[in-house]
Amino acid sequence: MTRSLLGILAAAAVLFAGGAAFAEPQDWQWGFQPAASPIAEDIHSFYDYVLLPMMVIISAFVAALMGWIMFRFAKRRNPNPARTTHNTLLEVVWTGLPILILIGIAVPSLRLLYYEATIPEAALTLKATGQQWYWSYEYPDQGGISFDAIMVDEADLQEGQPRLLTTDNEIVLPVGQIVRVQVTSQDVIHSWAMPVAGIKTDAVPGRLNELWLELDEPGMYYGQCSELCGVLHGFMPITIRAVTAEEFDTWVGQQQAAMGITSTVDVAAAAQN
Ligand SMILES: [Cu+2]
Repeated sequence: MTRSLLGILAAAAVLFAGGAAFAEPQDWQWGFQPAASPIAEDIHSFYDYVLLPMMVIISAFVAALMGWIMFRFAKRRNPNPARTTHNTLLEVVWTGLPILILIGIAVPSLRLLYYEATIPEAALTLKATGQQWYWSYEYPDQGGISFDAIMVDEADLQEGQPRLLTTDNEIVLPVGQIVRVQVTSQDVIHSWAMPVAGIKTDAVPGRLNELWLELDEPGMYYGQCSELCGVLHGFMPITIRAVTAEEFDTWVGQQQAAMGITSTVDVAAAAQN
């Protein structure tokens, strides 16, 4: 029995090791996309080190106990069952231990929940508005830069652009800076989700939901509307291009020149202060 328990644990260990660190989608990948923001890093740690080992160890322990009971106390081996009831030590243990396990899950879980919900001092704000069926974005701190981001049709994709995830206008954000994301909707309930940043919130008409993210590395990041919102629900992706603060300021300058607005915040300068 001990040997089979060890076998289950060894198999679980192999699966966990296989689940770590994927740079790009791979055949047979089953782990998360790599974390690109502090919240996602914490979600992954919580998932890896608290929930899965607990589930595997508890499931293996209960399965082993049931197996042992079925074997040892089968009618053939145990024709005259004992009629013992009430064992104080056993009852204290099987009440107390699950409570301790639940506390062990609840404490880091609530810590993570508050970490996600408390928006730190942000360098800039991005406002996302859900529309049937695309997203509109505003940069209120950058003089109100605004644009719609509409999915690029498969026939119009450039080399390297992923299907169903590429938009004509990209959200551009500076790396290493905290961005407050405000999410609302113009018509029905949508959901703004960015898995690599570990964030997702409903876009509700008449309500402003807030999230935050801080992208670690420059690159392209993709998300999708994650609330069934109508016939083109699957075709309103979210595309972020993360760049350095200097590149971000350059982009802001270009956008403002194109829209005829004047800047109010210099993100690169703010980062150095
Ligand atoms: Cu939607």
